[in-house]
Amino acid sequence: PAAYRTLDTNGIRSFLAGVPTLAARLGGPAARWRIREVSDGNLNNVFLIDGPAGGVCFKQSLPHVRVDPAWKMPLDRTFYEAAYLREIRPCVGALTTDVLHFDPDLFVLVVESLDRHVVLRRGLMEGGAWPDAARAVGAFVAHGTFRTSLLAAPFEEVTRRLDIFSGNRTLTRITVDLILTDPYRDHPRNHWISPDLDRIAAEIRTDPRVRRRVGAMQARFLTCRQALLHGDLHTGSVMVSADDTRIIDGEFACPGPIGFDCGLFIGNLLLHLFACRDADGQDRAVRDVAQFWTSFHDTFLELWHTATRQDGNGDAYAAALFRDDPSGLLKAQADFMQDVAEDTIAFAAMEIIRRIVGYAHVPDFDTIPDMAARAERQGTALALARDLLAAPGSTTSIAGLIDLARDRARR
Ligand code: SR1
Ligand code: MG
Repeated sequence: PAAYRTLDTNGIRSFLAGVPTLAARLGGPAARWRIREVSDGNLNNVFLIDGPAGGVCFKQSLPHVRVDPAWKMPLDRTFYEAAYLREIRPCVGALTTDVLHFDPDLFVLVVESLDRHVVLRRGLMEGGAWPDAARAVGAFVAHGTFRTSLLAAPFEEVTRRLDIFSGNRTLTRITVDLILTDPYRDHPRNHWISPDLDRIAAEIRTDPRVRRRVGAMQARFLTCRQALLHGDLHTGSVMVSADDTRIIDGEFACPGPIGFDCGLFIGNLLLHLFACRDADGQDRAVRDVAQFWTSFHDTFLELWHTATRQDGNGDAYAAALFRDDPSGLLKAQADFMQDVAEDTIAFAAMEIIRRIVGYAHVPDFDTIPDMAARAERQGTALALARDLLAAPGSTTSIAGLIDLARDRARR
């Protein structure tokens, strides 16, 4: 768009001063506002602005990937993030942030500032305990996906919403390439830290059982429009303080299978588990996986029971079918949750793989100074992920996944 330009700190100050609601939120003269760049993710510029009366977080799309200016990219991602927040905020309340302003010419999104929070991934790497975070993320996924699914609303409302987010093709292409495809082919974007990982990376690329399962999960991601997903729910998309958890960065929002969001979050907790060498850290990571899943599973079913009791107006598993058949509903729910669990396990495995041998790695393993030891831990995580994809029938519950991961991480 002709009006687009990337704003520097002076540009940000003038921009905020020109939006009366934001200027009032910051307070005082604009010259007194403190502007700090806190860009951390791969894609966008992010700044925190503090004024005498309060703070805001300013996010702007760039015409390229932030960490790779040669990788050109359309600007529409902040549009989808703003749209996602507006859809999801009524479903999840204070588990995410409010949109304070969106500018469609500059692709600027302004949200609440979370300056007393830290990024969960960093908090975990520093050895902190965030006892409520996994439960809160589970509740976020349950509320956000249930309420945007056909279990909770008529198909006209659900498809209207999902159709908007089907337009998020730029970032969905990144997910299709970086998570679902690249690690399973030779591609220049792939890289890993040591030749010690060459063999397991090649095994993952060439195992026909892995290829079949990955193909099936590609189809599942692209065709199963179960709910509106966050789409990039890793531990860097969660901000925590001592008593508050917020889920941020919904720019990858898209329709998809609920197990994709669950799998990405669990995959990142498992990456952290394999990066931890102390027993306490490992115990906390295992506990977080269990708490996340219990919270998601129980909250989702509670929402479903409540909707059915109130003659909910969802068009799938319609309340009318089960009014006189409560045990039939329980069986249908168990089957539904089993499918979500199996998707979760497969997508968690694929997240582990792409974060070690794909384009965008996670810093969790940087806490292991010795490179040979670091590669050895990554190889153990990759072997677990490979086995989960190659023999999907051998681990079909999250409890089974936890036992397997705990055993492999302790070896
Ligand atoms: C080019 S974007 C790479 C990754 O960063 C984002 O946070 C997503 O996880 C994406 O896959
Ligand atoms: Mg992000």
